[in-house]
Amino acid sequence: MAVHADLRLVEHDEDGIDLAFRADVLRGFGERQKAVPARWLYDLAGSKLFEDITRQQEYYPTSTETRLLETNGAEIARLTRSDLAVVEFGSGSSIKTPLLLREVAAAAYVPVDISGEFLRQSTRTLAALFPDLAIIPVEADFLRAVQLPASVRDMSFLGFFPGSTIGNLVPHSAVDLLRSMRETLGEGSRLLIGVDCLKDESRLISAYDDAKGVTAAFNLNLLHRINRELGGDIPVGRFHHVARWNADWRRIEMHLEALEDIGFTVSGRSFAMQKGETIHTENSHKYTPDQVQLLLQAGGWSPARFWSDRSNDFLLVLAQATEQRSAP
Ligand code: AVJ
Repeated sequence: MAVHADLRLVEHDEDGIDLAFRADVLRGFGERQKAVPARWLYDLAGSKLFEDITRQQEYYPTSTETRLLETNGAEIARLTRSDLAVVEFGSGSSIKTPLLLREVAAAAYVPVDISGEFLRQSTRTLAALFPDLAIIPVEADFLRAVQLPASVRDMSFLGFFPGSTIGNLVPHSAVDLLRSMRETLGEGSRLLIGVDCLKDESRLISAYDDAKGVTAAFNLNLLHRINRELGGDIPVGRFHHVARWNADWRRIEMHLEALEDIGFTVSGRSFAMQKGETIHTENSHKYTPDQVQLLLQAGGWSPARFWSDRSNDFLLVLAQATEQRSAP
């Protein structure tokens, strides 16, 4: 087994407070429509709750994408190269990653994730499954270009971005991210990306508001995390989870809605909310295949192959880094 400790540390103040988390929460709570960037949903507890969401019957994306990988794995392997380093952005999917690593016979695996704790756990699990694989975890925010570890620099790269995580970002930022990935992975690299497709509103709503309330717990965990890590006293029981369809942006939005007028403090700052007011916590954009093609092209990637399920619920795309050229 080859697990390297190449983790970049997150900045903390003397009290161990994550400064970026605090800045984002205080800024977001000061806006007219309160909002917190979705990445803060994924601490260890949040990442575990998300894994639980993927096992809910209403949440079709994970099972659909897993089937697409199983069915088309051999073809994906034929279309990629040997001596391959798989670089997974926002790793953490315990089922999909082994599937891909096995199919493409990867020489190295570089999971990039913001949650160091979760990264270490999934690294241990994978190391047990693949004793000969070099696993080099990188704790980083992959919205910016990431410096890949020196030990893999001579390999061919296959970026892996499953789960429709791209849908978390507004199109403008999604394109920025694709460009960062293009910069991280470089010339000659490929990207395998999963994108959730536009579909019937009622199916989308139930996928983001499951009967068992797992998605609700996932969303509310953000408030518990703020209370715990940022010294907050938010009355979590006076909020409830809402999943809304935004037709203009073609996205599901998760909000936390105040059930009555409330006041609370976070890191010594006071905030008030009126009954019915919400905190916007996540977007999940849904795309048509045409829109996916344009997003990828705008981000510096040329789609080579599209795979979809029978009902076109989910799309898996293999793209190549677009060659830099000066001609029109
Ligand atoms: C991991 C961001 C792709 O948007 O479907 C699932 C997160 N949030 N249920 C998604 C999520 C609520 C998920 N992504």
